[in-house]
Amino acid sequence: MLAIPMVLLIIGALLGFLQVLYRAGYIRATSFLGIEYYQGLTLHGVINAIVFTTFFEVAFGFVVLAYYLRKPIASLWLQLSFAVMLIGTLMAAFPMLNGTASVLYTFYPPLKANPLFYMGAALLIVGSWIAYFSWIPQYTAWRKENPGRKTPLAVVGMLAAFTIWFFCTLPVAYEVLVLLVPWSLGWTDSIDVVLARTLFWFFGHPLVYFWLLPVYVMFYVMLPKIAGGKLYSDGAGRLAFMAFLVLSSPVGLHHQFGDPAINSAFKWFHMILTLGVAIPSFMTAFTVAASMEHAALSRGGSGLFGWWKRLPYFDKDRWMFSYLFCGLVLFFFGGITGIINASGNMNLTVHNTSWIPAHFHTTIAGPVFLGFLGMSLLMLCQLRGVRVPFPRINLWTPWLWLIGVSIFSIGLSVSGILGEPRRTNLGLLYANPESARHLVIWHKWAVMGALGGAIMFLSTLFFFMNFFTALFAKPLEKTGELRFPTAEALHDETIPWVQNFKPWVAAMIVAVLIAYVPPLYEVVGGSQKKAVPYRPWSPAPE
Ligand code: HAS
Repeated sequence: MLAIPMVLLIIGALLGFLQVLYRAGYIRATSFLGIEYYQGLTLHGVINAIVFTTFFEVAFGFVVLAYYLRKPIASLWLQLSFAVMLIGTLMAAFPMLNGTASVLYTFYPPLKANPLFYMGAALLIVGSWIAYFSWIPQYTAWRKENPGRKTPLAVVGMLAAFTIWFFCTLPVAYEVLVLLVPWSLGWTDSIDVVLARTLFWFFGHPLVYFWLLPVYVMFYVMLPKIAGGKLYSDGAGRLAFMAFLVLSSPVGLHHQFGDPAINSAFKWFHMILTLGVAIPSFMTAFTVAASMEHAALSRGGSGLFGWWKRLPYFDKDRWMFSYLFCGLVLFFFGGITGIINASGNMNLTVHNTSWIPAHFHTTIAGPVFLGFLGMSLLMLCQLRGVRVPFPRINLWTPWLWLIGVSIFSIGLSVSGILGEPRRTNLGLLYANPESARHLVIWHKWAVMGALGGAIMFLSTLFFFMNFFTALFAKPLEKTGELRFPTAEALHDETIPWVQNFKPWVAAMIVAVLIAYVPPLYEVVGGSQKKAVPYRPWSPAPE
């Protein structure tokens, strides 16, 4: 289940590297290696952000539930979920590869894709729902068998992630099945782009917490143990996961601050709620830092800052620490830039500029990507009973990634503030000295972006070396065994109201209704005209 998205990730990583080459003007063409610019950008976003993450999370979820609830993996459901997701991925891949679905990972209409793309995406989602629904009976059975015991924190985190995912995929399912598929099949001739965009972001922001929460599981449950200490507060972890249920969904309009069809009052309300969704992450920053401090002090560290020196940054037996720690460092900056984005008036400066990819490469390509890569290798090696094939290279992989993303993101952030647009083939115009639109102001930052991108690409190659060698290596043990590093809690508080999902899910539904019914009511009854389709390669409507 991990190998297929990993193979796709090779293509995704290569196409990401090509992006920085286009942006710095090293490629000055509409296509490269037979792949058109927007086709490559679509493949890069869909593979890395949607396909790889969903496959990993389903696999990790099955393993986490089985491991912590001490139940066998529901293998029939696992196979069914995998088969449906795979069919969906292949269906969506076909039009992306033949160039009839170059609509980027946000698939905003009036850009129009081959219907197979939308149907494939829908199947990928349905496959992940199958996994989620197979876990609920396992969880309820465990609760009945263990009355009064706290649900393992890792299970709470994974169930919170998939509950968010289930609810947030409902609006995008409506967008796909009711608006996009009939339109792309030619059954309707125009589409309400504002409604489609609003439904997409209703899904699109909670989606980022679906990506993030499995890594928070690693931060809370595994990192303290790997560092040699304990989780500072179990209650803080539970509260953070439950708070995400309520706060992650009613915020999507912060992606539409620049959308003239949405009322400013609704934007302001979502802005306030967005600042609220940063709170569980702030809590996580403090709890994880306190857990690392506890670990460092137990290893002989001392002083207000001196303890930082005692963490196992370059310990090849605790290599997973480096993956998680480098992710934390990147997320420190991803969080700050996120709060800048969320502040309505500052957003108007950075929206649709290269600042935005800089932000999301320190979030999804920061903690999420590093956590998922590290955990994939850890699970693969343990389950196959093999050692990490190139331990030194593996130890350096996340540090190299950290350096690459930092250089890349500084370049893109500065040029973003200077107005450089995102999602633009700069090599054809602004980064091309032969073009009348050539602009030097962004050049050195774009070159910095390319340098960072090259280092990131090298880091992924190092990772693939280890992953694929481990995949085919001869096992040392007959049967592999999974041993997740699991931290005890230093403060194991019993707080009944963070131990039950039901009130939090109810609060989540109420929050979503309050935040979304008024804007959707206004958008549906709005006077905006419906749009006719465009193809990415033509400025004229079909
Ligand atoms: Fe975001 C756009 C706001 C978090 C992903 N975001 C995006 C896009 C993506 C994305 C993919 O308000 C682009 C979408 C597109 O294609 O158009 N984002 C936020 C806010 C947060 C946030 C307020 N984003 C994420 C996460 C993502 C993600 C997580 C993926 C996983 N984002 C926005 C906004 C936009 C946006 C606007 C729209 C912009 C526009 O105009 O288009 C918050 O959740 C962030 C809270 C995080 C923190 C940080 C806590 C820090 C921790 C690390 C501590 C480190 C330690 C180690 C202890 C408060 C946990 C020591 C550290 C050292 C440095 C030594």
